[in-house]
Amino acid sequence: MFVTDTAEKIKKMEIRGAGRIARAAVAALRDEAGTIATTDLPEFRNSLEKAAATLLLTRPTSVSLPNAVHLVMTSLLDDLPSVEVARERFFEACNRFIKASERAVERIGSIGAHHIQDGDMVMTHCNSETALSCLLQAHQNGTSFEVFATEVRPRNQGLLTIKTLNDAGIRTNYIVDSAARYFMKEIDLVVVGADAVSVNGAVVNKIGTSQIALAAHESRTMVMVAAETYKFAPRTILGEYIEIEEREADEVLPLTISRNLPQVKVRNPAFDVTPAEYVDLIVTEEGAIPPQMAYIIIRDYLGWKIGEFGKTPGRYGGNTNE
Ligand code: RI2
Repeated sequence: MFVTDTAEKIKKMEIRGAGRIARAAVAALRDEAGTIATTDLPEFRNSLEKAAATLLLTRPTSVSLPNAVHLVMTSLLDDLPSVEVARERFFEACNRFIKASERAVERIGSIGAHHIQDGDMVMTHCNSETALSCLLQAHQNGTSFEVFATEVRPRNQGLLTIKTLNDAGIRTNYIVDSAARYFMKEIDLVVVGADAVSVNGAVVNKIGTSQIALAAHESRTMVMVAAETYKFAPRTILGEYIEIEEREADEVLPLTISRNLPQVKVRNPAFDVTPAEYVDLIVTEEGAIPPQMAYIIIRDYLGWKIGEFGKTPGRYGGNTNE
């Protein structure tokens, strides 16, 4: 029940943002584990695997989701003496992940804040708690800067962003997505979050991010991505692609209009891919890295090495090549 409920909320984007999605999924799995009435360990593990599979289907692009599930599922070792011990270990692993995720957002904020300087004009896109953590901490450090925040069609997550910035007392300009290049000449730094980072340093984030990064590249504006280590996609080591979620057409155009336009097909990809060469820095909780160092994060902090993939085909991770 916990899992179906959370999966539904993630799908409808009542719970959204890659980090929040991961924490909500892990919390739902933990609560679900509390309700599984069996004394048989394989059955217990099986029920959790099934629950995890439901969660993994909700937002295919958010690699934080399979990575978080993978991290907590590995606590269910084969040699545990009983379901009760397994449940206890699982609870601990879930709570550990949730705390670590919250700490990561804070840590990224304090590292990222050092890259924002007095007088900077900073552009952000969508509503990333991790990118916002950098802005909020820079503001708390006394750095004086101004923000350009985009609207983020079709779901208007920009509204959430400008509310947070406004409440913190940060001067903010609110612009339509298509005005990003127009204002880029005034911008010193672009700060965005990520839904996934590929082994080659390509960043998957809210649709429109790659256009902004391209405009930034053209005007020699620095692009900083704020991403926890669990957003790096292990299976991209194999050259697989990260699936880009395409959402319902009526998010873009109401059915009342589109049904009268039989020749028109509305397309609604939720994310796009920014190549590594348009990204200057990825700030993780373990430190800031150039995008080309993404493999080190996957190897050292997620524990995935070349050769290990055959063991869990297709279950955890995503992919992209750009
Ligand atoms: P944090 C969001 O996706 C945006 O693309 C945002 O940049 C990204 O998740 C990361 O967010 P959506 O859920 O984890 O709005 O940094 O589709 O909060």
